[in-house]
Amino acid sequence: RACNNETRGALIVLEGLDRCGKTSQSSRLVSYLEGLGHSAELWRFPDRNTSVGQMISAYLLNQSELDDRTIHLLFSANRWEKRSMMETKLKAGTTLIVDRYSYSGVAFSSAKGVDLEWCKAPEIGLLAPDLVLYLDMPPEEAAERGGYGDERYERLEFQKKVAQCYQILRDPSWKMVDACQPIEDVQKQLQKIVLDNVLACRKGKPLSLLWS
Ligand code: NYM
Repeated sequence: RACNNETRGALIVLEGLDRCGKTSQSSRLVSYLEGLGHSAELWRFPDRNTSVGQMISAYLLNQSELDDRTIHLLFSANRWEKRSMMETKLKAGTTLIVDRYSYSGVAFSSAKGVDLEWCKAPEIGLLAPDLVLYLDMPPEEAAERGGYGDERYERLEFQKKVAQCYQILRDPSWKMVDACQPIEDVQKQLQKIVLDNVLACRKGKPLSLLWS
């Protein structure tokens, strides 16, 4: 299939435990890229605006109960419903900074005891990120820093399991950034890695698919 990737945007994902700083670092990255004249958008999963996203949101807020596999598939469906828009934006040259993606999906569900390979299966065929940035922070520190809210999963013991599942998923291409550093230092490191990646994608690095 012929496809002109010459000016495509980069698909850049931030992952990490709850409260490690992903959301504020993601929005700063978008401002940084826009400041350099790049087209960039902030995306996040779950996207709570769709009807699937509203079911997910109710579950996270403990307003509904769902079987572990059912909620897993809803998180995945929430990525599938955005897939074609994602591809369109990337091919039009917009870089997407994505706050959580399939790795959160697999890490959080497998932390509950759902089989890891089963968790990966519905993600197969989604767009693979060009870059995964892992904001590394011990669960104890994340718990202290932000103070957990009332959402499901925001408990230290569970976050420790999620951290272990991320370890299993992690591959050598992930960029690990020490998220315990001051916010400005974390941002500087992220900016450099992200800019290099955006430029590589502009030069024609092809898009690929999960799970590769
Ligand atoms: N989460 C997020 C999952 O369990 N599976 C997924 O696929 C995704 C994308 O939802 N604790 C969990 C991780 C978070 C929670 O995310 C909500 P956020 O970034 O707090 O809105």
